Amino acid sequence: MKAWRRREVGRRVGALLALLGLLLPACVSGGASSPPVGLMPTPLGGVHEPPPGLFEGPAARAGCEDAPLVPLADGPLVISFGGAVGERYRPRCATVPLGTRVEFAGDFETHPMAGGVVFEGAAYRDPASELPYTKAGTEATFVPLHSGVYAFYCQIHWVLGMRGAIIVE
Ligand SMILES: [Cu+2]
Repeated sequence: MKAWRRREVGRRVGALLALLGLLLPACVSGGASSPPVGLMPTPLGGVHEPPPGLFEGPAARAGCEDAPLVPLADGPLVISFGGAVGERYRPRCATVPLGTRVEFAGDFETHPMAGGVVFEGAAYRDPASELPYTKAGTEATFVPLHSGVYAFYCQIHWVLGMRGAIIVE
């Protein structure tokens, strides 16, 4: 009984895959011949190509438009995450003067960090981001060389809102 059902299900899945096999080449053949940079895996499988202008658009600000200027005497801006802080960055948003040293402190193995943007249910790593892609160790330092917005997210917990941005003036 169970074996029969499994076979039946298997046959249906096989038919579905065969159908997809017929449809997919038709979809792909109209696109670019080589995969574009910035493709990111999505939680449900497959990949998303970033929408045009995503990394320069409003989504790249990660909701940090009105981040207060962090008054720093001469120390670095420390952004903590994981552990007691939880699945988020603290501070999540910060505005700093150009040349400020930024230190990320937390467990990067549990919270691998990428420079990029979360947009409409997908995370897109920005291939041009100057933020260091970090997936090991407990500290990463970064000195922004240009004014602008530096958005980042945790590759595992971005779905839970673990993302942020540094605005450099
Ligand atoms: Cu995380």
